[in-house]
Amino acid sequence: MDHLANHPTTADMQAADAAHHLHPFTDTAALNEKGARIITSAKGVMLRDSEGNDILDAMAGLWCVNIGYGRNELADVASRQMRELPYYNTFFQTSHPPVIALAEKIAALTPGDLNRTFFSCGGSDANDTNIRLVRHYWAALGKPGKRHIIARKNGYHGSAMGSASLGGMAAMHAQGGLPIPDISHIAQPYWYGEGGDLSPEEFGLKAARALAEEIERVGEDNVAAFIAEPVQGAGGVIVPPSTYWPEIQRICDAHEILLIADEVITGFGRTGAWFGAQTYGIRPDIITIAKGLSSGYQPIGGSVLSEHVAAVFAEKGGEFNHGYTYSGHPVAAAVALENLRILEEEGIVDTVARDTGPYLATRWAELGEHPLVGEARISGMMAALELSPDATGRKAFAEAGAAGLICRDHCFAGNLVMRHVGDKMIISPPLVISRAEIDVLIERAHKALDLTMVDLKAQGLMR
Ligand code: PXG
Repeated sequence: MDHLANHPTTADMQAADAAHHLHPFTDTAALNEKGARIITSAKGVMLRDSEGNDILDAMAGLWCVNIGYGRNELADVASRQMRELPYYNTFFQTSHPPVIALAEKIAALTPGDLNRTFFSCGGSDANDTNIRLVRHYWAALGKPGKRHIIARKNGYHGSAMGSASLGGMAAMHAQGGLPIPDISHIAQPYWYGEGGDLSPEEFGLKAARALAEEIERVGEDNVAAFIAEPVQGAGGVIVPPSTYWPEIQRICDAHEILLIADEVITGFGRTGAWFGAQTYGIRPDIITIAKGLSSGYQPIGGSVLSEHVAAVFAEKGGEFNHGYTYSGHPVAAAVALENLRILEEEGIVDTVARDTGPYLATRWAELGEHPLVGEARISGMMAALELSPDATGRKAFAEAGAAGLICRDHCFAGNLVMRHVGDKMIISPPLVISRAEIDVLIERAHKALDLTMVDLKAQGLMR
């Protein structure tokens, strides 16, 4: 119980949190009514809270702790780097060993000729960088009119003004005057919710062709780029139909626009390959990275440019008037490098592809048979369940989101972190989760589904 002795009581911490901490994506009044759950330590896939409960973290934090918690190698590297060079910038013609080694390693791991990285502190600022970067790219090529960026409804690209504008989250646009100009959103490839009578393959083509229509509407001379997540994460693990990405790639190839794959979630093994671009056969000009780059042990992200984009910056771009104090932070870079070493040397991505990914897929499909579940879908180690009052007809609940919230609370009470997006239940566990831990995850999720169904029937929300 040592870990408890080191902290004030849970109630005291909750009171101080309620008094002084403004939480992200949180209804403050609702939180303060019950108090935050306080996580004090973690190991592998398990979290420990201030009351001593052990909770299976099926979200890997926020889709980021790919190598799992408690890897002391990363702490040792951070400590060494802090003693040697805790900070120096990468502006004004300087560099340092960790950022050089990390940039080189990213070039080696990413597909195609994605070989040059601009560093940020996370995904939001990397996507803001991307907006300025693609516009500067076209301006440097003598086409300053190409400024417009096409994105997707229900996409998520971050919370800064630019990246939240790229995102297609209506609730975010409703606050703070978004989106900024010269960004538009096309439909998402969400067959379960929006596919109507079309087959998934027909619908995938239709959703992709919306990009061609939007390029036509805006005018190719005005369009800089299209941005999308290989699999939408925060939108509810929307795995696109097999026809979608080939058609998107064909449309991008046929037009003079850049393709940005936002790999913040799908990068570094999440879909069972190093990058979602490999799983879905995408050839992006730029990718956004963060999260799994450091497994969340340090805040770091970046924009990785293919050779032909980087060449414009190297040859014609002049000074790129953009940068963050912590671009390529030495401690974050050293920790990321150590994380990539562990991912690679321990064959973690391979294990997901060959063993634990397929095992999770089999067990997840069993949850798909639950009477409360309309669809179970998965890509590597990210997966969703669609809760439905009638599991055979892709029907939605009359009051959207209520069932998801009830289920989320049952998961939490049962020591399982599973997130809800409306009535979709989603997971994204650490990539190191074992078969035995997957069994525990499935068992706890199954129990939460059973309890949710009892509640829904009692409340008349389900027959
Ligand atoms: N792109 C994608 C695809 C993301 O998922 C970002 C960019 C922004 O990254 P930063 O590091 O600035 O947060 C993300 C982040 C959720 C949730 O509840 C998802 C994210 C962040 C917070 C919550 O699903 N994704």
